[in-house]
Amino acid sequence: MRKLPNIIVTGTPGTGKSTHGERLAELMPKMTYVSINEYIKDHSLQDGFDEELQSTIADEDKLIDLITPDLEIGGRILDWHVCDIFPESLIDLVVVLRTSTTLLFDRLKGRNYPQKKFDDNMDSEIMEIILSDARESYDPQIVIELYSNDKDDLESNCQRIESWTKQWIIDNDE
Ligand code: DAT
Repeated sequence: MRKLPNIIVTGTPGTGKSTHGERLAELMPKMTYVSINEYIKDHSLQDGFDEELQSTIADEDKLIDLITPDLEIGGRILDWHVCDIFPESLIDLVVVLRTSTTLLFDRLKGRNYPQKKFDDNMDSEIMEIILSDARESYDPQIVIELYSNDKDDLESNCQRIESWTKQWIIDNDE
């Protein structure tokens, strides 16, 4: 039985996943923040490169094989824009970050993405694609949608997730 929960922090690129993940790791030193983009690089889990989107394609099967033992231990905060591939039985909370389209527009403009990647990401946020993916892939009761527009949102979201984690630990203490 896991002593610590596994949490996915997902959302369209630019919504604040890594900012939240790093803050959560500060608030909860027992939890380990895992940027899946970095994990893919560190473990050579690339399966090609999409020239049009200027994005690495991940070998998702290898990723799941490699990360599952860590998830079985628990205490992972996973940051990735893809949320629907992790084993449902090992995920306790899915946080879907949302950002207003005007703010996201400015954040993504700063990244110099190719136009198609920029447009795809804006469309994804407007059409709530990641929220739908999360609700289809996990029990909707463990999926929460949180706004990440400003620093107050960041702080209140992280405090809420910290409180949820403390309660999970109490509820799952044998
Ligand atoms: P992601 O990891 O989802 O791609 P990020 O954490 O890199 O996003 O954030 C993108 C930019 O937006 C970065 O400059 C930090 C800023 N940002 C994100 N969430 C924020 C928030 N709630 N308040 C203020 N700035 C935020």
